[in-house]
Amino acid sequence: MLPANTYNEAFVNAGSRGCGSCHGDLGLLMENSGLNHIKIEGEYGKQVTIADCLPCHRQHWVGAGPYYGDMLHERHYSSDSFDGNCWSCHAQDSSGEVGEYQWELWDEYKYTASLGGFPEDYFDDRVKGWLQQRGSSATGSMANMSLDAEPQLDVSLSQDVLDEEDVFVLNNYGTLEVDVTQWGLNVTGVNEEKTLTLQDLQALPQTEMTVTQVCYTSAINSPFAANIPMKGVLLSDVIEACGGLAGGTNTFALAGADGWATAYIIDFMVQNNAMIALEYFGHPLTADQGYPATLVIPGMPGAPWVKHIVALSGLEQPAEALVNSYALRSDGVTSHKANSAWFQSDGVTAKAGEPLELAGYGFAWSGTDLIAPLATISFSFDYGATWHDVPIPEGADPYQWSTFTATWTPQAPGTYMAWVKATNADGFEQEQPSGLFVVVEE
Ligand SMILES: Nc1nc2c(c(=O)[nH]1)N[C@H]1C(S)=C(S)[C@@H](COP(=O)(O)O)O[C@H]1N2
Ligand SMILES: [Mo]
Repeated sequence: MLPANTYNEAFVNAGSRGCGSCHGDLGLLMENSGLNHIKIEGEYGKQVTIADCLPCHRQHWVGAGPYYGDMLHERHYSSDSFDGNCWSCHAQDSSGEVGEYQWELWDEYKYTASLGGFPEDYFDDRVKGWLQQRGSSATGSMANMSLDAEPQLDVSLSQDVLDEEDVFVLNNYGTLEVDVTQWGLNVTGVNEEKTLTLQDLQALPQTEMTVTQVCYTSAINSPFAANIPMKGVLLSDVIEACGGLAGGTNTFALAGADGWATAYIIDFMVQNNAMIALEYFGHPLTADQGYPATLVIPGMPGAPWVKHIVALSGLEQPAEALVNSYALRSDGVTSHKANSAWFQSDGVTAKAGEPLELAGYGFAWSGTDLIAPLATISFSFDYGATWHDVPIPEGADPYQWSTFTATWTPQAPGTYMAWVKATNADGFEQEQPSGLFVVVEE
């Protein structure tokens, strides 16, 4: 994607580094690997990249899998077809101190201003001016990245549903085919404990809503998000149909037929319109969607939504113990409470003077608390020196993502880094912007 200058070819060796230089879609790679990996499918034409692996495998932790560095180093060194070296996958981003070498993934480094030869702090006007004077770059970056500080940008927002064929699938235990004649939803901790059949649920009041689902471990620039129209029975209606909560019951332990389990405070779920969904996109759920019923908690990421739900088991618990009782941690690993992404994978080309449409979405969520709604989606074409902020209109549904179409008309040819980031109403920004290389031709 970078201009063919000496710096990029001889020093950076761009194009021969990172997962994409040897592999295609890493989701497919995992599926064909023979490993018993969870089923993941990224969608809308966007490839699954190493960024999607990182939330679970950046380190050893109980909720996910082994540290990918341990596995991938060994896998590559034991491979007959890998003839690269450390720098095939990594970049060094030193602070300029001798010995202060920071190993980074090339696939993350390539989106930063450091690619131009300087750590971000040094990427200032003096350095840019010096480079411009020496003619090594028109833009002040040794990688010859072009900057657009005053982008001609027109952004429109909406809250469209995603095409169903583009919805991601994430099964932690593989696809489960449920025999509905054997299936029932067992409700306890209520005045009339019972097991509801699918017909029982269909006979209760049906409610329709549209809710964004995003995998808890969704990465920056991840394809694991979808806005889904659904229909089913509100949890409050299920409780009412069971004669109300028995005294003391404040929590439901939720169990899926495949063993997936979480627990949530009932007030929290009811306030957020939790629903036993029986239909997505106007039809009964498919096996991958959780047939015959999925418990949906609007405002919460995907993991607490329980597909193939078979039990709402009432518990009396101290409130603070069970806000978030599943195994995922809420620190570090999955702390980005706002996120946005491009639909495209890297490799977009455009023509100078002609409008280019960049599409993506923004959403905001929290793993442990009520959601702070998405407030702003911001764009930058000069590594964040200037941001173009687009506020989410008042009245937008906080349980649904906002999709954007950003129409950018680049004025001059060159290679640009488009950045987008989301900020929620608490001012919480996503951890790092989502980046996209755009090559603008004459
Ligand atoms: N029964 C069951 N429910 C589940 C899961 C699962 O593996 N089994 N995965 C969870 C996770 S981690 C996510 S992100 C969403 C994914 O839902 P989808 O496949 O419909 O997109 O389902 C959640 N509910
Ligand atoms: Mo997930």
